[in-house]
Order: sequence, then C-alpha cells, then structure tokens
Amino acid sequence: MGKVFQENDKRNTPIWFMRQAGRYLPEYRKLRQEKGSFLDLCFDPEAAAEVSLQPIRRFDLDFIILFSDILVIPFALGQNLRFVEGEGPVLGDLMAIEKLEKLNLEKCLKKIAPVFETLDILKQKKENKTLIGFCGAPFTVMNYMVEKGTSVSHHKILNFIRNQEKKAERLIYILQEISVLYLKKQIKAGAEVIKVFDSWAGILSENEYEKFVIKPNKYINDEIKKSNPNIKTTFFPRQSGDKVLKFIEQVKCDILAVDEKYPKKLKEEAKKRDIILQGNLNPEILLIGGPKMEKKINDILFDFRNNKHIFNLSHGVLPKTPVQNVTKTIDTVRNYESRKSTS
Ligand code: 1CP
Repeated sequence: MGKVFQENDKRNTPIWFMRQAGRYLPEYRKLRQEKGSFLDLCFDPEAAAEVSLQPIRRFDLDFIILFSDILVIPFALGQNLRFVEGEGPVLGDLMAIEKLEKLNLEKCLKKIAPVFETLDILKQKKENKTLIGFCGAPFTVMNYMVEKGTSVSHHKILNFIRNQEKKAERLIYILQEISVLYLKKQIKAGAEVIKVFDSWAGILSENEYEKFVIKPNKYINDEIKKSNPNIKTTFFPRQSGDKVLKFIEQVKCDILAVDEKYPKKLKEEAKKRDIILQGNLNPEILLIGGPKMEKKINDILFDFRNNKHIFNLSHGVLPKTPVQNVTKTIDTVRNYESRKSTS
C-alpha cells in the first residue's frame, strides 16, 4: 500500500493538488475533446484512469486522485445532470423526498459502476503512489441538488434548510447513507485514502453547521473507520473559519484539508490529535507565479513545519494556470525539504 508519509525520504512533505487533472493540462484538453462530454469521460474507465495519471507523469506527484466528480451521486439517485461548457453543472428537478427514500441505494450505485473500474485500473498502475477516492459531503451535494447547479447567493439551499428543515434532514440522511456505501465500494476497488469535499460548509450559521456539516461528516468518518480502520480519511470543510475546531473535536479524521483562513489554535489542536494538515496555497497565486509565489510556498512550509503536512492548494487548480508554475511549486517544495535535510 502506498503510504501517506514515506519514512526516510528527504521529500517528506508529500504533495498533490486539488483538481490536479483538468483543463490547465493540454493532454487533458485533448482527451476531453475526443471523448465528448465531461460525464462521458468520467464514465470511460480507461480514459478516466488516463486523466488521473496525466498529472502524475508530468509532475511526479505523490498522490493519484480518482477522476470523477462529486455530482455523480445526484446522477446515481436519478437527477438529470449535464455539464455545460463555460457554465458548469446543470441539474434537473429534485425528485420528491418520498420517492428518493424508496430507492435502493446499492442499485443506484450500479449506475456509476465505471467509477469503481477506474479505481481498479489505477490500483494496478499506481506504483508507489497513494490512491485517493472521494465524494462530496452531504450538505455540499444537497446544495447542488437544490440549487440545480452552481449558485452565488445560495438562496434556494438556505431557504430549503430554514423553511423545510425536516425534508432537508431526510435528504441529508439519504446522502450520508449513499456516500458511505459509495466510499466503501471505492475502498474495495483500491482507494487507500478517501477525501470528503464540503465545499460549501462556510455558508452556514453555527447551529446549521453542527446539523448539516459536523453530523453527516462524523457519520461518514465513523462508518468508514468501523469497516476500514486502516483507511486514511480526509475532510475539507471549506471556509469553516473557527468552526473547524468543533469539526475536528467531532470528526476523528486523519487528514484535514484547510483553506487560507484557519484559526490560530488549529495547528496545535491538529498536533494533539495527530491530524495531518493539508493545504493551503491560494490557486490564484499560481496564475501569477514568480518570486511572490515562491515566497508564499516557503512561508507555508515554514508555517506548518511543526505539523504533519501535505502540501496542497486552498481550492482547485484554475483552468488558466500556466503549467510551469505548477512545476515550479513542486520544485520549490522539494528543494525546501532538501535544504532542510542538508542544513
Ligand atoms: O472538463 C471540464 O470542463 C470539467 C471541469 C471539471 C473537472 C476537471 C469538473 C466540473 N469537475 C472536474 C473533476 C473533479 N471535480 C475532480 C477530479 C479529481 C482531481 O483532479 O482533483 C474532483 C475531486 C472534483 C470535485 C468537485 N466537483 C467539487 C469539490 C471540490 C471543489 O472544487 O470545491 C465540486 C464543488 C465539484 C462540482 C463541479 N464540477 C465541475 C464544476 C464546474 C463544478 C462546479 C464548481 C462550482 O460550483 O463552482
């Protein structure tokens, strides 16, 4: 099994990038064009595995992440989904909760079975790299299901949880159940680390956050740990601010992905709980590059020097990112390590 940390390796800050596969890579754009739609690419195991491996070949990153999307879960539940060029995901109408509750979730997952085949291919090709599987956290997935796409105001989802709370809780329950089943199947197919993306955790008030972020993420972590105690779990409750301290009190994860704004106490708390911190370079800096970027990378490595740390971004790689800035970031991280070990 690939390790999260390679002992006695001077490259001891492992590195990967959120959305490391994607449009900033010419080889991705080429394959994407050949395959037609984004979903067609996700559901073609050979092609999806190839996309996962493209950034590894180019940059020799330490982790391979499954190429798929968090929105395959609404699709599996029967909600229409398409990705519109330049616009993002567009979902169909949300099914009635009574209908959703009658679904056989195992059967739903058969609809997205190519994902498990992709992992199976990657497992055979991963060599010494660590393979990451993922899903969206229930609240973030529910956000897209209710908003029916990307939203700036999040009016519909906030309205839904505030005015139809019981219904929202029932939907969250379905989503946490299917997420656990889905992740277990990914683990069976070869995922060694799992990551749960709660990209919209930051829009909730404290009480809502406990109910819709902490509770479902805790459920997912506990269920995965029960059946797979050796699997490393990663959570990314994006833009949680100070609430992240409550999050790690409850969600006994192995790895916590952080964005740029985290509370001062987090580093000490993570250390106490033996949680690896993952992050947190702003992907916008990668658009510019140069000395400003290098300084920021060195500052991050210095900041997290007393923690177990996986270098990553605070959000996904942007499509306009120059490839050479990604190369430079990796070199800077690895040179920092070798400087440290020779001084
Ligand atoms: O080819 C294309 O144009 C599609 C662009 C694209 C890609 C490459 C989308 C559409 N999704 C992905 C892949 C993807 N998405 C991965 C693959 C593995 C990797 O290389 O990292 C992962 C892990 C995701 C996860 C994902 N999808 C998240 C969580 C992380 C985050 O960015 O916050 C979310 C919110 C989505 C939804 C999504 N998928 C795609 C778009 C445009 C969106 C909407 C984003 C938004 O609402 O702003």
